Amino acid sequence: MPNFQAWISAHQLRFEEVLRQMLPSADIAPQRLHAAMRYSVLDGGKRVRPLLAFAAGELAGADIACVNYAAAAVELIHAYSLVHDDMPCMDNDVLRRGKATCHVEYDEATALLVGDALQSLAFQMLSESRLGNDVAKQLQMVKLLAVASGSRGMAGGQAIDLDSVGKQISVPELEQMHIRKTGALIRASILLGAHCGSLDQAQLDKLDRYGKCIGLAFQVVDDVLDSEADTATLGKTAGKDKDNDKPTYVTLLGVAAAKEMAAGLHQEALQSLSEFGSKSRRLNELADFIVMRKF
Ligand code: GRG
Repeated sequence: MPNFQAWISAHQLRFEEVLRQMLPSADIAPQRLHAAMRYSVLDGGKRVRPLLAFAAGELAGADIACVNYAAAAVELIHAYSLVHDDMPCMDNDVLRRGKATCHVEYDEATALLVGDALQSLAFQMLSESRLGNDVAKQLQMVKLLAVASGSRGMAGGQAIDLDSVGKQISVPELEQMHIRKTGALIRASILLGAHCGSLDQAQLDKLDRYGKCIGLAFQVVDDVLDSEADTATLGKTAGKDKDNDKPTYVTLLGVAAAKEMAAGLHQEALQSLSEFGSKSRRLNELADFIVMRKF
C-alpha cells in the first residue's frame, strides 16, 4: 500500500486530468468564459474535498469512476465559492492559489458567470452519468450536494459571515457559521464518496460524525493559519480576518485555545472511525493532514 504522500500525489495528478476532461474546452464558445472556468479550477488547490471523497469511497468499496464524478462535483462547487468569495462585493481579494483572482485576471462579470457556470456543471456531473445501479440513491446524492451548498449550507454560512463583520458574536454562533460555510461541503464530500460504495446507515452516520468534526477543525486551523502564516506560504492574502475585523476562533479564543480546539476535534474525528480499523487509514491520515497542514 503506498504511503500517504504517494497516495495524495497519485490522486491529485489523476484527478487533475479528470477535471481537465470534464471542464469545457477553451476553444469552444463562449471561449473567454470557458478559459476563465479552467483558470479558476485547474492547476491549484490542495484538493482536500476530492481526497476526502476518494478516501471515503475506498472505505466503502466504491468504483473510482463513480467517485470521480462526486469528487469533481464538490471541487467545482468549492472553486465557484472561492471565485465569488474573492469578488469586490465579498472579500475583495487579489490573490488565490498563488495567482491573480478570477475577477482580476478577467473581470467581475466574467467571475460572476464563472461561479454560476461551475455550480451548474457540478450538478451536471452528478446527474448526467449513471453512478451505479441505484437511481434513487443518485437522486439523494444530488439533493445532498444541493443542501450542503445552498442557503442552509455554504451560501447561508457565507451570508452569516458577511453579516458578522465588525460584530461581537459568541463561540456557538461562530461554530454555527462555520459548520455551514466550510463544514457543510467537507461533510458532503465524505458522504458523496461513501454513497458511491455500499455502507449501512450506522456506518454512514459514523462517517458523517467524522465529517462534521473534520470540517470544523479545517476552519479552526484556517483561522490559525490566517493569523500565523505568511502570504507566500498560503498562496492567498494572510491576516485578512484581522484586517476585515472578522470574528474568528483566534480572535474569540486566542491562538493557544484555538489549537487545542482543533486537537480535540481531530481526536473526536479519529474516534468516530475506530470501528473501521485499517479500512479508515486514508481518512485518518487526511484528518492528521487537515489539522497539521501549514497552508
Ligand atoms: C460565495 C457562496 C459563497 C461561499 C463562499 C468557502 C467560502 C464560502 C469562502 C472561502 C473563504 C475562506 C477562506 C474560507 C475558509 C476555509 C476555506 C474554504 C478555505 C479555502 O479552502 P482550501 O484551503 O483551498 O481547501 P484550496 O485552494 O486548497 O482548494
